[in-house]
Parts: sequence; structure tokens; C-alpha cells
Amino acid sequence: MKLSGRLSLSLTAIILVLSGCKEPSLLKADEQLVKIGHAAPLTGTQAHIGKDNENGVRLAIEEANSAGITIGGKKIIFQLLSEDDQADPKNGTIVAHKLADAEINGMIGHLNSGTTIPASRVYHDAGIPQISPSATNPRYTQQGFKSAFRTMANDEQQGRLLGQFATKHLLAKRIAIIDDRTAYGQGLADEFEKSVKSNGGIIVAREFTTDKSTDFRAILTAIKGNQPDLLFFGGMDPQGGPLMRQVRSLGITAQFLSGDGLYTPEFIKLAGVSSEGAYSSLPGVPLEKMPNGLAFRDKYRAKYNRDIQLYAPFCYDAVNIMIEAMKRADSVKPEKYLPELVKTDYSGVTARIMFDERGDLKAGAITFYRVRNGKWEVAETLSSTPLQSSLTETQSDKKKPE
Ligand code: ABU
Repeated sequence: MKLSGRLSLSLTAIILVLSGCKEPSLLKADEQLVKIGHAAPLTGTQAHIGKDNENGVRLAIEEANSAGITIGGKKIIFQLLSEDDQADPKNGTIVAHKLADAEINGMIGHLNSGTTIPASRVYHDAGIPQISPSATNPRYTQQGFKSAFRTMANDEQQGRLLGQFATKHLLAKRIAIIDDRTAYGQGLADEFEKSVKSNGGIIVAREFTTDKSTDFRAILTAIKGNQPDLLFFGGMDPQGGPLMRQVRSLGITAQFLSGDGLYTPEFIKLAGVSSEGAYSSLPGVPLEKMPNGLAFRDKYRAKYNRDIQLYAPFCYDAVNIMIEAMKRADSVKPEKYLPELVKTDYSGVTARIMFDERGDLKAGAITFYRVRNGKWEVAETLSSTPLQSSLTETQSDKKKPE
């Protein structure tokens, strides 16, 4: 038993060293281990997005380790502790307790609103700062937790602009909505519906499915009878892809619009040629418009031999924001660097990031993309503040091309 115990301990040490981190007992006197937690679905139908998040976090951590950062007089060795929450709210809480017990210094995640919201109480109670790179349901930052931040515009902002985009840009009047009943999908669909109505659109159908479903023909057949000119989906690509296929195979010619959960290469793969002309939004400006966006894309490609799936840039920014706050505080202790995190003003890969009093982005753009020739391309970028005037300007610009 003793031998196998020793063997497993040294194996752990080897794994940590090989992954660029040192097991605590191998640290020199002038080195300090800083644990960065991460959680996302790493298995299941959203694993491609979860691994993309993990890749973004790992890239930032490895760069920080290569840079040789000194905080509080010690050379910092950052260690990634990544957990699979399976996009399941219950697992999200279990994973959060596990990471809190491991005494992480900060948390990046979770990916889904449905896991991020319940897990945020665990991190808050343990005094651990948390930055979600992708959870967009407004409730996450409306619970009064000083520990909660995000690097992406929330769904009040996104839903409002989606509604304006549908009615004012795509000129849709009769709109049908489907959501997946998750915190994200339903929340975004609710915000979209409010915005459509306030912009003069008519909701002709509101249906729902689940985040496990792949056959949508019954609800689509009902929707077809209402003759919508636009169909909105609140959900992620594992459902969005098959849904889009079935929309077209049932002969529904309505325009198709969704939120950030569909802006992936995987959606195009799943939907095939049916994806042509589909629209989705994604908070932030296009990567190519950001000063370091293309450099990040190239680094990511070189390291992982694949393209960014979706939220990796937001994860990369989240880690760097956390490290910058530690540097300014000259401390890796959560209670010491949290006040610096609040004061963040950071020009990242995705945006210039500043937080409001709730931990949401102070301002941000939302970009709309459209599938053309099997690729997502930029259709329009709108500022989320002030909402109405930004769209009005865009429309009036269109009417007066001079
Ligand atoms: N922002 C969409 C995907 C993550 C979420 O559930 O909010």
C-alpha cells in the first residue's frame, strides 16, 4: 500500500510538472502555486465548446507561466484545475464545491448560465472571485455577489439588440420563437420577445424543447401553420444544427436567427447546407477588429491545430484580467485582489473590459453574423449602449448612403 501510495504521489508530481506546473512539495522557497479553477461541459454534446473554453484558459495560463510573473515577492506558478460539469446544474454545484475545497485562488467559468448561477453561490460563500467567460443570463450578476463577473454582454443587452435586429434590420413582422428551457435559452428568448413586441413585431408562436432533444418536427409543423417570416431559437448548437435542417426540410422558408450559442463551426457542420443564410449574434466586435484578435487566433491555431470554436477568446481575457488584478494588488489572495478586479480596465482580445457595479461589462458591442458559403461572416456590429440610438443610426445610415 505504501509503495502504491508513493507511486501515485510521484505520478501526480510528474503529471503536474509535465503540464507546466509543479506539485506543491517541489516548489522552491521563492515560488508560489496559484490555482485557477475552470469548469465547463467537457463531455457530452457541448464538449466541443467546453474544450474550447478550457483551451482559452490554458493558453493564458501557459503564457503567464512562461512570462515568469512575480507577485508578493514570489515567482508565481499558475496551475489549471479543470472540471467537467456536463452542462448540468446539479453537477455544476458539485464541481464548484470540489474546486472550493481545493482552495482555488480564482474561478473561470462555468460555461452555461444553468451551471454558473447555482455554482456562483458556492464561490461567493468561499470568497473566491469568479469570472464567467460565456454565461449570459442576467441573473448571474443580479444576486448581489461581489465575487461574480463576466467578460461577455448579458442577455438583456443581447436580447434587446436581437429583437431590434429582427424587426429593423431583417424587417420581420411575424415572428416565431423556440427555446430549450435552459436558463440561457429561455432567458434570451424572453428578452428577445420583449424587444420584438416593443419594436412593433408580432409573436405568432412560442414553443419550447429541451437541451437534449434532436427531433423538432412536431413543434415546427405547428409553427409552419402560423406562417412566420422569422424563426428565433434560444439554445445551443447541438439542438440548433438539427433544428435548422428540419426547418428547411419541412419547407419553412422563414429567416432564422439565434444568439451566441449557435455561432460555431459545429452549427454549420450539423445543419449542412440548411445553415446558409442563418443569422446569430455574439457579444463583442469581430476578432479581426480587435488589436490582438488575429494574433490570438493564430496562437490558438498553432497550439491546438484547430480553429476557435466560440468562447476561447473570452476565456483568455478572463484569465488575464484575473492575473492583472493579482499583480496590481501584489497578492494572489482572493480578498486582496478582488477590489482590484472591480477596478479592471483592460484592453483584451475581445474588448476593452470594464465592469459595472454588478460585475457586468460596462459597455459592449454585439455583432451579428450570417452563414454564407459555409462560413460565418459579419453582417452588422451594433453598440449595446445606447441601444436604440445605435440601431437608429445604422438604419438611417442605410437610408442615406451618401
Ligand atoms: N451564452 C450562451 C451560452 C452559455 C450560457 O448558457 O449562457
